[in-house]
Amino acid sequence: MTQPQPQPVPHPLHQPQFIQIHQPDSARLAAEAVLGLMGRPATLSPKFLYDALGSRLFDAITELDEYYPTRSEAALFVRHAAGIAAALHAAAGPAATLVDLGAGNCAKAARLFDSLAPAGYVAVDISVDFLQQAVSALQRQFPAVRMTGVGLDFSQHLVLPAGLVPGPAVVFYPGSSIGNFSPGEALRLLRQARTLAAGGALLIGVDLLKPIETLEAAYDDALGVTAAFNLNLLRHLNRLIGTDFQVRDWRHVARFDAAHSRIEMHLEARHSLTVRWPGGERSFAAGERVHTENSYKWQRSGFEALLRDAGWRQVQTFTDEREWFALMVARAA
Ligand code: AVI
Repeated sequence: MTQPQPQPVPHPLHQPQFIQIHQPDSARLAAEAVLGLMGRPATLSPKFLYDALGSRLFDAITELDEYYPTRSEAALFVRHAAGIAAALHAAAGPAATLVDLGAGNCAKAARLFDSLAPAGYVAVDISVDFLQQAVSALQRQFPAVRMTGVGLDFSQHLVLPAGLVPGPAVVFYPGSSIGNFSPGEALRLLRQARTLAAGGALLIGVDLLKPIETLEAAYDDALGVTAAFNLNLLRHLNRLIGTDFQVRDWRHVARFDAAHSRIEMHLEARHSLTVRWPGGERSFAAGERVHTENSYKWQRSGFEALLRDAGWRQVQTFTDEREWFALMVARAA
């Protein structure tokens, strides 16, 4: 008599779920933009850089010769693949949930699937619409992984609905986007990420301090793509609040501020002018600026200390010979 053979247990095949937690509220955004314009100096959140064209211009920036962060980070993922996977397994255990902050097209997280083999994947971005296609495509590639796309502006508050992350998580925050937060804001976000990780791990990309010429060229490239990215914010505001900005009246400025260790992006009025919108106006003198973005450049030891302040332990840093960029893995205490 032949013995019955054990049958392989089939994996359940999942469908992705999508949740919009934070509905981008255009009235609130408009009020925030007007408040920023009336400030002295005028200051606008970098989120206004990212309308549909702004997002495409940012993608183009990542391909520029001068913009080293994207290439540097990609090279580190290749060079340290085994070390990073081992550090994450040791910190979070196998089959954790991968939480991808600012997931966009999910391409960076997708490259981790083979080594990490996550049980679940939660892609977070400001609008769930950005995630539909990419998460659905990834789900077809990895049908056994439970996937959720979450629309949330986590720059304000990083908390996910109960049950979405059932156990330890690997919180993944690549691209040196943490550099667009002030050190105080970064500390708050890293603390919230530690709570979210629930005993798991963090994998984060951090841009490091380097020669000023290299930094300034990365944010003021020869082709003028970063200038277009910055100036496009004015077109975005024209649509959002009905301002009458003329792009040609403004020029892009990107300077390294050593006192704050950050690249600052500004838009500078080429001559004196008045900007009007329904219900308000603001005059600018020639040379007066609107501050649109900060991009902090960290010392390796400074960011490691920030992680420890935020409650992360056993920080491991993977970097290049010049220490231009770092991928850091840490364990939630
Ligand atoms: C998204 N973030 C990490 C970019 C940076 O380098 O700070 C945004 C950017 N601004 C100008 N160029 C790129």
